[in-house]
Amino acid sequence: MTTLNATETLLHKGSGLQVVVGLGQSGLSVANYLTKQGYRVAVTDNQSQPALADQLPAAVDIRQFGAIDAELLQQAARIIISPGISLDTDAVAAARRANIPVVSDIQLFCEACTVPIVAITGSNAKSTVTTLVGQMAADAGVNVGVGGNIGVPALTLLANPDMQLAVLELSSFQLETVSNLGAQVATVLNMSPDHLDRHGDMLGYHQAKHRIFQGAKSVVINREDALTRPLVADNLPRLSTGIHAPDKGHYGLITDPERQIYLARGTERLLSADKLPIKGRHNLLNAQAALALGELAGLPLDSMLNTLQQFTGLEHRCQYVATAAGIDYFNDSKGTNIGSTMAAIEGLGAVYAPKDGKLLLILGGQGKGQQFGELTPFINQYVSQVLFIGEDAKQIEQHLRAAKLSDEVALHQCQTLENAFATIQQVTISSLSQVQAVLLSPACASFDQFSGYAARGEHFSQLVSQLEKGI
Ligand code: UMA
Ligand code: ADP
Repeated sequence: MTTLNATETLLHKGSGLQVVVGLGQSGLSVANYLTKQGYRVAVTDNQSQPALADQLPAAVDIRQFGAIDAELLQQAARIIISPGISLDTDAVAAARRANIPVVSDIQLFCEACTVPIVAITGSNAKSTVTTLVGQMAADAGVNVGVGGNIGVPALTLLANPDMQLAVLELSSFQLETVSNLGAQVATVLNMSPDHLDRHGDMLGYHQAKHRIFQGAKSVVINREDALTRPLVADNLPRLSTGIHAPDKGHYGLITDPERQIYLARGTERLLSADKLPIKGRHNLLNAQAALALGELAGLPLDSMLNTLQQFTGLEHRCQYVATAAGIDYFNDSKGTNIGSTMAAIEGLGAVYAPKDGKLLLILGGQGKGQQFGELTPFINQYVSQVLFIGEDAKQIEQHLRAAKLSDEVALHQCQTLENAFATIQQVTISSLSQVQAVLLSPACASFDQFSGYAARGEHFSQLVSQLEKGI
């Protein structure tokens, strides 16, 4: 057998310089992957000392930090851009004008991956459904890799030579530079405004998300949300999910005369909703999506139903924290856009409203250009107090006021979570507040005040535990 030496390998790869833009988790995974493939790799990042620089392989000999190096990009045969960096960044836009291809780590992954891919996107529920499908596959004895936007760079999954199935959570940022993904099964779980500051408008966001369907062998569609429907051939295998009784072979919900709700496939009742540890109507849709994706990936139904009965959900997603002074506290810090916050208000509101209870909602952070007035009908129905935090707090209040907010809803500008907790103590002393549950579901990014949604959620939980201890 002939083996290539390093120089020949470079020639073999066309010796084109591969420029990695952004040295976060995905940039590092790309640099590792491409150097192992024998490519010449350069890396550039805005930060003068990116935290991951000392983890770069020695073979990466061009490292331009402190600004994204426009000249370096002009020398690239291909640019691999990190998802957090906009295609409109000056240096990247100039390279695109010079017809230099710009792709994401996901493009490299799908070109190299030889096993079926389950590809999952949506404005909300991506991590929940991705984790659930991954768990269903593992419980069915499949050697599965779970990665992508969920925090495990997709390329790192290729290190497992025995992988039989890849389950990928994909963001609009990752998808906007992916062509012909070729998933075994692909889905857009739901669509509501998010990341509009990056995509410009809903159309741009929708177009990025729907790239997930390119080359898909089958699809899962949410009947409740027309924006999830792909433009694909009519004869492509498809399953749908929804809140009503399903057609033959599809997924939905059947409610019996005693008002018991069942997950159903066609007329078959699969599982009573109260057997699921994850609660709320949105989670019944998430369970159906996981079943439909699993079915089209070839997983056995009985095993998937067992997994559903064990799955307790992920942290920071409508997570019950504690009860202090008779009030229940919920951490939905992962509610980072208005769609997720609507689902959280409705999901918990339906639990407390029948008891004449109302929610106290903590909202705010970085607003990402969203129209917060869309939350008003949900707030009017289920919320008695709104506490605003974060840099876009005032603007969010203006949006709610401009959208027919009920006079019965009290608004408080608090700036920080600490101040919000001081206000909670004042407000809830009065029984007139009707507050039975406090919900942190900010509908915003957290980066103005925290390192991420997890840090925000943990801080909230700490403040709840101080309240419990009377500190
Ligand atoms: N950088 C620049 N210039 C810029 C912006 C960033 O040089 O204009 C540099 C930063 O200095 C930093 C690097 O780029 O060194 C960070 O790159 P990145 O923001 O793309 O982050 P990664 O660490 O590579 O993580 C990315 C995803 N991040 C984003 O999309 C913002 C992670 O999703 C993902 O888990 C990871 O790849 C592995 O696939 C996180 C996320 O917030 C969880 N996603 C958004 C969301 O869920 O809403 C889309
Ligand atoms: P993502 O990875 O897309 O951000 P997660 O699974 O982390 O999704 O959930 C984020 C938030 O979305 C949760 O905190 C919850 O409030 C909300 N959510 C969960 N399921 C749904 C759904 N089916 N529709 C709308 N919102 C949802």
